[in-house]
Amino acid sequence: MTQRAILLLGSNIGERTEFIKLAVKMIKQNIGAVELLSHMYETEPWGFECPQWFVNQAISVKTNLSSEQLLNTVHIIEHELGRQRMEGNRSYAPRSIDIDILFYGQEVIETPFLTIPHPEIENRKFALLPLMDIAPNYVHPLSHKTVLDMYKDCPDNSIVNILNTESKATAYEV
Ligand code: PH2
Ligand code: MG
Ligand code: MG
Repeated sequence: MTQRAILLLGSNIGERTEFIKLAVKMIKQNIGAVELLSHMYETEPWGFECPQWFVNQAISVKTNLSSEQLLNTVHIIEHELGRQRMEGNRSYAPRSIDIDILFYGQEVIETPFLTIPHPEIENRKFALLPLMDIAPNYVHPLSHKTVLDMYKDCPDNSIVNILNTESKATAYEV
């Protein structure tokens, strides 16, 4: 069955926008058709101290992969793009690419390896602002709030700046 997954890409090492673009290319090849891309944003590190700011972008992708297959594929792409995970290190670290699954259709998934929707969405402006570009009316399956409502209610005041305006984001109704 085809699902619409909404992913958040992030990079704060090296050629950040190039890592994001490469990730999108690999997502098209290995996950499914990319429908919409948000603008890219330059965002202050959230939840940890770090001199390198992130570039973040949200995308929606139509996929035939199950949520588990999607997670495995995301990990393979992260690994191919040079992401190194510190074994047993639970705190945040700089990374060449991070691909987080924000939503998988309207599914609610809770396993030891995967929580969908992503549990931190409503606390993070670096996720909500890109989401506002592509899915402002998307309804969170647990809180039933729209992305717009979550954005309005978000207490986070970390800095999120639009990086380029040449890539025009287009919104769809859900
Ligand atoms: N990702 C994190 C932790 N903090 N901050 C920003 N600005 N952007 C991110 O993608 C990000 C973060 C954990 O994955
Ligand atoms: Mg993340
Ligand atoms: Mg991640």
